Amino acid sequence: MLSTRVTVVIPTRDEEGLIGEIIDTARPYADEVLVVDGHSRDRTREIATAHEARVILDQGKGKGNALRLSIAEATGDILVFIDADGSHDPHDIPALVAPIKADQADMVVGSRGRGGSDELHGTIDQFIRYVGSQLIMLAINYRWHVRLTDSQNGFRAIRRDVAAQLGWTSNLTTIEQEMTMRALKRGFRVTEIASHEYERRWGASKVVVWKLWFAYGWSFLRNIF
Ligand SMILES: Nc1nc2c(ncn2[C@@H]2O[C@H](COP(=O)(O)OP(=O)(O)O)[C@@H](O)[C@H]2O)c(=O)[nH]1
Ligand SMILES: [Mg+2]
Repeated sequence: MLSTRVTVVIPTRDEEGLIGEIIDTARPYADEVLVVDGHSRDRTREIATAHEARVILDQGKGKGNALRLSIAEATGDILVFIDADGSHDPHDIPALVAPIKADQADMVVGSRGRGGSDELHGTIDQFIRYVGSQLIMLAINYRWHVRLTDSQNGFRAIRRDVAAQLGWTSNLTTIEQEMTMRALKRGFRVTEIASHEYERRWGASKVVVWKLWFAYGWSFLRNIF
């Protein structure tokens, strides 16, 4: 058994609606709850502090920037990243960290391929996200001879010392695929558990998919080779 302190990292930007609930639900599974806030203009930071999370600010560059900052700020040996919009179920955290605690994995992704998603199917935007992420997943699987099913989900766990070695550069939501590709490239063990993705329960997504195709393409090309 590896040493097992878990820091749950929640990136937020204008998430006052659910942040308190997510902190409270994640707390039993966490030694530390760290909210990395993207300069919310609502009450997110105030509510997070009231719910006894540690709150720090990102550098205003995006979600990837927020997750990168958490590597140095967290005190846990394992980082669990979870969104603040109700898409991920904090009750899946024990399953997510179990393979790392058992020293069977260095990173574990909550897979929507295995657990299903209420956010990937139905509209043109969702179709683009779905097809794009599937194509990226295919390329990753053949490139590194793995059989993963989700290259993009933000709900995942990683050893903090491993995260620190990967040299992430993404400031945007491209952080997820970069994290997966860099971990595989360095020979770290990447596995998945089934995790269902729910529809965002409050507020609006910050990801505008048609504005990001270049960022995703570029991040993919830089990391796949
Ligand atoms: N710290 C920080 N968090 C962000 C930023 N942009 C988005 N987030 C958070 O990242 C999570 C996922 O964002 P969301 O917009 O739901 O993306 P989607 O789930 O891919 O549609 C949410 O908890 C957001 O509040 C940012 O610039 N900084
Ligand atoms: Mg979301």
